[in-house]
Amino acid sequence: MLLLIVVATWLLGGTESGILYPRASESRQLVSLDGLWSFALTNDTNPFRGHNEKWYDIDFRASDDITIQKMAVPSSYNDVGTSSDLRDHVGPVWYQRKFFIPASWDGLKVWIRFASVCRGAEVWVNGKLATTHDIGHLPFQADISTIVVYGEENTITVAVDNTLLEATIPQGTVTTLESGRVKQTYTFDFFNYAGIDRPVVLYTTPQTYIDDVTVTTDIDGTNGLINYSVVVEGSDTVTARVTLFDKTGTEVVSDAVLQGTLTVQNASLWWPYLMDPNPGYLYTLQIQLIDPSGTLIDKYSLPIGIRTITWDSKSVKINDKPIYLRGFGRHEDSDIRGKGLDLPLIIRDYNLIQWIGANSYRTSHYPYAEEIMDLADELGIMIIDESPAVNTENFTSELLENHKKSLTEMIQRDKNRPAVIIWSASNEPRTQYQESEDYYRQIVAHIKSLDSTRPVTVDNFQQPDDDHSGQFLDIASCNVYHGWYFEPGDLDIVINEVTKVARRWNELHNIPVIIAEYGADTLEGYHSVPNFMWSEEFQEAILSKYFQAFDEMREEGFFIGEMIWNFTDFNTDQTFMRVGGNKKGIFTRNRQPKGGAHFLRKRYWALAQYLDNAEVPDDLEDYIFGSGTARDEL
Ligand code: GCB
Repeated sequence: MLLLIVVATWLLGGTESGILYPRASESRQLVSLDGLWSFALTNDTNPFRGHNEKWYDIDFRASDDITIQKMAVPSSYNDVGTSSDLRDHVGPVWYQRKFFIPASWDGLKVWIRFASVCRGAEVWVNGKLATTHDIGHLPFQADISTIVVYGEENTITVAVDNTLLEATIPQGTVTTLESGRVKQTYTFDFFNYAGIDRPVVLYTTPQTYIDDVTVTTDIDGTNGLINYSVVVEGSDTVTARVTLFDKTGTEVVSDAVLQGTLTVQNASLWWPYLMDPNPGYLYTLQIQLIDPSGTLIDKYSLPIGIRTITWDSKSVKINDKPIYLRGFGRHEDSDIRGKGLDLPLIIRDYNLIQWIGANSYRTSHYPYAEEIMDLADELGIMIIDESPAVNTENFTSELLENHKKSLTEMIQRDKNRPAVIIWSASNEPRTQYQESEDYYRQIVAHIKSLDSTRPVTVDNFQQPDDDHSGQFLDIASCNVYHGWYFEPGDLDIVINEVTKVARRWNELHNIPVIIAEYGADTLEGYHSVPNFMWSEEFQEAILSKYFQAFDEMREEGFFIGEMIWNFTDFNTDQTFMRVGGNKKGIFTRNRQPKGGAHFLRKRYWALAQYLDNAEVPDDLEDYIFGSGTARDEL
């Protein structure tokens, strides 16, 4: 039986230090380590071979004993090969590459930063353990200044372990089959992609450096208020110059303290997409550290948006205006790459999000890449940011600690993002069990202790009266599959059942409600009249029932958003439930629309027009206004 222990030394990695996105500046250099790395599998029946033979001390290219292949970074490793040994491997895999450190970096701090390794990672530089990390989808870094050699080639070796156990985030179970093969199972409904799936960089800072920046914003009349605080490591005699620039690069206001408030006259506010003609307005907050002689020591710039979030028992408001979420649950998922960051793909995804008139999505079921989040900030797409704790069950104290750690790291990474408007602590935890009550009391208190400026939700599928987490939440998010998993094919029950569940969440806890998942598997190109489950016609028919339920509840005033499951088809583990993955996408895995996408597009734009006065694209005008007003279409 495997017991893969990644020693949780937490040499760095989020709990106390900052994890700023790496950016080059006059004082910081940045080198990408993305590319083709050497890669080696251990055998499933001898998963610790690499550790036992100290592969971190061996040059893979020079070894006759280690079978190596090439592996792309960033990418999941599972789907790039041709054998199930690679796709279904359980346990550590090994990555290695060389990198050069210029002699001129001697005397600086040299950092290695991984934007995400799924899941456990051990990193050695020149044979010395540099850091470990145990949660996927979140960045970690280490100061490697004392273990690199300057003016020479260095070697980095990374062991990546995808094993999911009882107290890992997320959870899973491993069993050893009679054949000796180790098998991983898990209850969540997406493929457990693994590998170095986001960028790896080396960067430098001076010995005295900006370790962290925290920004919150407020509005006073037409003025924007930016409360900031800067954490400096390495010296307590430096002073700061903090300058705010607008979009054109013009200086707006500045100050000379590490912690303070900047007042922006006639501020341009950050607005969500389609709520304002100029959504996603970002300023740049530039921080310079100056030593007592007036010399620039370190410089870091952060994009920030000025906006407020407020909430009560019926609504969530941005800049005092109620929002209505029109969005998706999503996945980081595509063929060959798995969860590997792919820039053309993320641009395509945002183009589709804008085309369909959505204004939001949930990062189901884990935090998404920083590049994806950057675009949400810039385009004004509102995000429910979800921790990687999916299908949380067996509420042990060890799990609680790991879950809290994942939240700490997620909030540390995303706290300054204007697009993040809600924290989601888990997807579909087993909150029907009594022991989940104290667990979620502590989880929500933990989130609030780190950030009290955003509301907190848990994405639930329990019946509201069976759940033990709702009393701690600011917003109820629920997943409903009436007409699909419940009473399959029966569309007549949908409106009644969906409104019953959502109203009960609101009644029980006096909080606003979002339907965070609903939908139907749909096989592209399968048509049937009358409609039949899995056909494109059925997808449209079931959506129209849900839309009617949503409109009824929206009128009642407590219902604040609808997020269809899912943006695209995505891969899952092998099961008799799925043919080539989950097909509830409104778009195919290849990012082309199914019939339902055109249908949803009319609704989302009609809502945008009706609720936010957005201007509808020309090619939709006939549909939305042809038979009357936009209101008639809702
Ligand atoms: C859910 C889960 C999601 C699944 C979806 C489905 O409730 O949150 O991860 O993919 O249902 O399609 O079954």
